[in-house]
Amino acid sequence: RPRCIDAAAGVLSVDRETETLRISNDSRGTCIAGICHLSLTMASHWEEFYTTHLPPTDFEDNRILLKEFCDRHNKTGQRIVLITSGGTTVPLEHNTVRFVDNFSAGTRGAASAEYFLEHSYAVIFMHRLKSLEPFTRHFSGQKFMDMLELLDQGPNTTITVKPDSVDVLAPVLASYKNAQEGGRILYVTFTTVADYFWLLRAACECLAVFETKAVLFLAAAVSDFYVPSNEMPTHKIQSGAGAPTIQLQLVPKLLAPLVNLWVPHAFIVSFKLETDESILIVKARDSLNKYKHKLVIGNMLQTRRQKVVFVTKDSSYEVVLKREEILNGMEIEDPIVSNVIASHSEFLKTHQY
Ligand code: PAZ
Repeated sequence: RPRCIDAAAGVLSVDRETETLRISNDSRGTCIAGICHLSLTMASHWEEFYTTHLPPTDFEDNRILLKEFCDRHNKTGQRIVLITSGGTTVPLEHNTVRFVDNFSAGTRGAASAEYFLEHSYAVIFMHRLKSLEPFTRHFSGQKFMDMLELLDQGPNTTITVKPDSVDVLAPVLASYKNAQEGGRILYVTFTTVADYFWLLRAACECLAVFETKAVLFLAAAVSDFYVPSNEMPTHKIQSGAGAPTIQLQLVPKLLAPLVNLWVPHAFIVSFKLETDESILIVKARDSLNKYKHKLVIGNMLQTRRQKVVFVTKDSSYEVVLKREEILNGMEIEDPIVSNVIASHSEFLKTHQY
């Protein structure tokens, strides 16, 4: 049965929409027992995910790296961005032979990291292992090999960059060296959706000290569905047993605890991908209304390299690349990042503690 706590002790309340428990001290009395019970029921989705899925094996190492990186940059009053990039996998077996994946190559995240570095942000680049990375993305596949020349084989072998490739390589190499030598970028990787959950929470815990100076740029394509650990077979699914029926469950939405509990002061930007244009803005606005973060960037699968829509609580506007800009090699991540930084700067003017 609910008991009432001392009126001066503060108020506990549960936000049903975001499934989070809020504690405030506006000195109105409330019933602690009833509310605690409710919060346990409601918070069970994302909290339960952590209790039923083990952290990845490299988790502690990454946590140390994240802490060191954040503490170092926080001391200098630096702005920082956490970029999530690439798709998560959903394993179908504990000893994983097969998994569900998605289309994301990590282009948006990798390109955006370069632009944030150009604007002097420190960057945590949290990406899917083997997805595109800043700088090296320009030379993936055979491109890099084709830029090199093997001059003299034998004991005096020399490798040089072909003269016509120097102009392409030099600026990218200079930016890479600058970021690397200044210790301004940290790379951490995930593969499965569970890895992503663990890493994202750890990154947020380290970022919380930046308060409003932190931007979260959540561009990863995170699976909406998964097979819970306790329902997954240990070994490879055997075809001899006939066609398997695989029951997927909904992945809990991390935006709820992220906005309300982990980094409540940060400038949080999420992305919304759709294939049906008629629902894009509606879905983006629903997300804003539900989680109360700052900005949703909507994009269509088919046109995401040329056009996105910025959706805020009370406005929406498109960022579109012109034909000549595309022909000149401009990337849409350039204006996306500039617009995000402009909004972050505006936000800092009114939310500086
Ligand atoms: O990785 P990529 O450049 O191929 O694609 C980027 C993107 C479409 C995954 C990203 O812009 C995005 O919309 N991410 C969120 C997806 C979603 O959960 O709706």
